[in-house]
Amino acid sequence: MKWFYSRLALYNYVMRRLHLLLITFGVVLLSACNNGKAQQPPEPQPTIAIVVNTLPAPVVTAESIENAGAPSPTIEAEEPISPTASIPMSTPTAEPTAEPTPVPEAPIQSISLIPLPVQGLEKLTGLTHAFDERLFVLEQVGRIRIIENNELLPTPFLDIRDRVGSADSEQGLLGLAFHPDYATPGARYEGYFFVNYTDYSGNTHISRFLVSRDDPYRADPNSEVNYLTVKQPYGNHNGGSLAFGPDGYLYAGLGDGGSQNDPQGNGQNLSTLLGKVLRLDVDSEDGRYTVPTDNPFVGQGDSRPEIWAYGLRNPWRMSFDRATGDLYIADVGQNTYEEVNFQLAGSKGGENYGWSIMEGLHCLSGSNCNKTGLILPIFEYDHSQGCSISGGYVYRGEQYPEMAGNYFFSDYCSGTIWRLFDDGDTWVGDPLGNSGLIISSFGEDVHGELYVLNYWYGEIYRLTPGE
Ligand SMILES: [Ca+2]
Repeated sequence: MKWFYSRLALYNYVMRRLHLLLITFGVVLLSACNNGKAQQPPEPQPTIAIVVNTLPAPVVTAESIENAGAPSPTIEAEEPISPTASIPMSTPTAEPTAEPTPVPEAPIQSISLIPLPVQGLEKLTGLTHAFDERLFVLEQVGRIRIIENNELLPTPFLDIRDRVGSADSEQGLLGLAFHPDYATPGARYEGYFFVNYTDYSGNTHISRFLVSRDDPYRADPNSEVNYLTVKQPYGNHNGGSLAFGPDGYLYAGLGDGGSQNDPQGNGQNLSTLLGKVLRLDVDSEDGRYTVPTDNPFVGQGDSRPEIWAYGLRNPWRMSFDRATGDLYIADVGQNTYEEVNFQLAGSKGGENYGWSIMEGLHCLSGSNCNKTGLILPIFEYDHSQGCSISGGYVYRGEQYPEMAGNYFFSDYCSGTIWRLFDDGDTWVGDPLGNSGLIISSFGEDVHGELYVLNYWYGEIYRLTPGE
């Protein structure tokens, strides 16, 4: 293994030099350290900062934003938003050892965001890969675009604007997952992928599409097979995440249907799919899903057997840790608390994440509520630090082993980026700083490298270690 680590060290050194070069021309927007406020963490502190390396900045005026309509995934935010996060920092405890572990895991203390040199993308909602080097980017209006070799290809991979409605800020093309067989020649489901979108009536569709037989850069918009339609009572809280789990099943996140405070009680109602994570078998029969027989509510009266987990308000981004199979579900809060939920790999399902009995670690109304059987979040932050969580990924890329094991996420309103880390005893979440971006989502490429999506400006940044 030694050669590997010496090569890695050389590589890291070269990358650091490159970073210095980039940072020289970058803009340090903000350090996460408080400006001498009362909640100042104890000294000494690690330096925690986000460095955003900028392309020529888009000209932003109040008028252009106003004309475009203000993006606001949570319409209920009432608290003023402070861009400066103020959770006390932890001191890193990892120490160098004589024999480096293959995947060193320690809380990272700073990151840099490096822009991809692409322009022309519109309102971004997601980014993923199809088991090759290309990046597949979701535009809310109903297009999937391809970035290859740092170039945005002019022709969309898929354009279904004719059936995707995005009049509400939380509607549109919201999820994409390539079938595990997608890139396997001759496999039964080669070339198939699934999307989650809302239609012009606001209802949710989970549909399958097929890539063109003779062109890997074009999917056939006429190949749609609808697997699931869910009626949406309100415009907001549509969820939209799609991901194939390590078990090969398709997991789909649905919000509670919208409005405020879950007026229909969907989060705790097992007879509706709203406010849930679903687990579907899309392989056993062609053109429709079946329910895995070991789903937790199979045969339980009126309970919908598709349900895997419940008690969610608007799971805006869930992801599997590609190394462990653990599931992270970021759930957007109501008026006060944003939260990250966690499910160990090997879970049997059936978790109740609490909404709308609880918001974060707190009873939603009053000081008392029955918490029996509820799974509390592993992390929460209040609305002094944001107003709408954008869940991300655990970093498992090869390029920056020092970032391994950190779950990165952000807040749409504040642009703060956090890393959340299991130190073996407890979850430690710290803000790394404020990006100054409007982060709608994160993305992961085939190698496990992570990306940050600047929703309103169509910008994509690589997430890398800071200096
Ligand atoms: Ca919860």
